[in-house]
Amino acid sequence: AKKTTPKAGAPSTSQLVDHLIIGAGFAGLAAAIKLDQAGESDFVVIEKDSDVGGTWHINTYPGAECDVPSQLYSYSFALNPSWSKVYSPQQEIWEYTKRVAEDADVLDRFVFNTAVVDATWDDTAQRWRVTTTDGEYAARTVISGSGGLSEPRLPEIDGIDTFQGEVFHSARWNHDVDLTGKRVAVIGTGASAVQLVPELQKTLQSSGGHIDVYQRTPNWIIPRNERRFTAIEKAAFKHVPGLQRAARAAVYATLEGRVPAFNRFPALLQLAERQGKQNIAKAIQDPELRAKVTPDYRAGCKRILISNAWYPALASDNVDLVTDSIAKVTGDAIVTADGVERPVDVLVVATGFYVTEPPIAQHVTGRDGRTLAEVWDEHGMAAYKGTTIHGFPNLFQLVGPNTALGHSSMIFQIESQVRYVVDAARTMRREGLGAVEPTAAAQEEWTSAIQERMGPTVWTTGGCASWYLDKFGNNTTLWPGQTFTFRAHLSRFDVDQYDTYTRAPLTTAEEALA
Ligand code: N01
Repeated sequence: AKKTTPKAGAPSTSQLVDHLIIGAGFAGLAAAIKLDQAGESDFVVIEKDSDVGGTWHINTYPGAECDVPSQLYSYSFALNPSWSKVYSPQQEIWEYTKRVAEDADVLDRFVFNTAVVDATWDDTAQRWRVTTTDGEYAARTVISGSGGLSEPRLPEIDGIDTFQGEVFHSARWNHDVDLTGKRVAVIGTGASAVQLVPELQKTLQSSGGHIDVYQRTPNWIIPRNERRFTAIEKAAFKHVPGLQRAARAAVYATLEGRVPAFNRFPALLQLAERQGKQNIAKAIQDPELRAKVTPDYRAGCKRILISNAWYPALASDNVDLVTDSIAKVTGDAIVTADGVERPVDVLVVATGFYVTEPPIAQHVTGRDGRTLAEVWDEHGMAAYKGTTIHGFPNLFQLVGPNTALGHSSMIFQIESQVRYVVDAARTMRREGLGAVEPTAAAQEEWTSAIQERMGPTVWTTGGCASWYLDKFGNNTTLWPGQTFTFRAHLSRFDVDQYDTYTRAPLTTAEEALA
């Protein structure tokens, strides 16, 4: 990256870059690698954490694994024949991202332990002015890969701040806390809790510890077809040409085959409910506990979870499932609405993330001086093709509105978006454009078509509340169709749907200094 030489009277010491990427998780890393390969090598990646990997570096709770099959949970351009299991553990996925980053030779442009504090569009210079905790940048484009599920949401419970014991969120596991023999309370029963509670249960059992699991709403949980890959399979994936791609294609096709049940024919999800009920019946004998864990809404309305270990953990001696709502937390206990007080040493909140109000939006200010958070607060998250936003020129949001999936791998979606971003960068260079911004009409048409498609989906009709829905009740998170249609929509940068601005001549002091 070019550096400005700080001179007396220089208006700024910003580092000029073509592209500033926020986040070094799967999204930011893919953007860096693909831009580099396209010759768009003048970029910087700003990462608040100390390494690559994003969610797979940060989420280290016991039992953290991926519930999407490993064959699909890698980049298409960096298959991994060495996955140990059908569903990969967190550590393995994190190590994979490190390896990919090293192999691609891009890490020289990554700045770790640094957070983006502010990004403001400068219309005159046609650049984003980006302030980080360690320096300033003037970037032509900002590509945000800040993560859809990255900012922990702490529960608002009366008295929780008066709790005297250790308290931490599942996504910020405190490994310094010794849980031996402790009474642990876990609040929440989503995907994170379903993975961590069975591991904790095993650890605590041998030391006489206990877990109270506080469930507000039960989830549908189907069995997990888990197994280790054999040495022969791994060797075959590595050496037999096309074999791993074929295995990957088979998993992909199976998962895509489920989409119609989610978006058009939710009654088909009764099949998953049957599997869920069998999963319960197999592990839990107590009819009262069975009733407590059986959901009363359509499967798929919330993310369907997969686990063979959750129900056995709940049925074990050292775990109690508490379904009475939490009234308050005291210095050393949780009190439920029925007045029962249960002592707690360590409080684990597995209560999810800020999804429909992504924190990064508060730090991004567009053409008219409003932050993205202010704009989205009015009507909910919206973006053209889930990626670009009217009023925010040259901003590309990876894992943006209506791009997430409940049924398959986000890496597929990320790669689709990254192709679009790379093509946008190429188009801008080729056509001498300084700024591109989707028209209001293009964004409106895209957004309303998506919302129309949400009508018959299980996320709307399934009778549950979930993080998929925003405060207006709209599903602004999920992509309502097959992932290959999403890819087709983003196959080329459709500049005709954008207001474009010719590149400004080199008039700013900064450019002159560059
Ligand atoms: O969070 P969640 P998560 N009092 O929001 C409960 C991905 N993920 O971290 O259902 C009491 O799903 C809340 O109850 P309710 C995946 O996409 C992927 O578990 O709202 N309870 C719920 O039970 C997933 O969907 C993997 O009634 C409160 C829980 O807390 C997403 O991350 C692994 C409460 C929150 O569940 C989020 O999962 C893990 C309160 N005040 C996660 N507030 C993979 O394997 C909330 N709850 C890829």
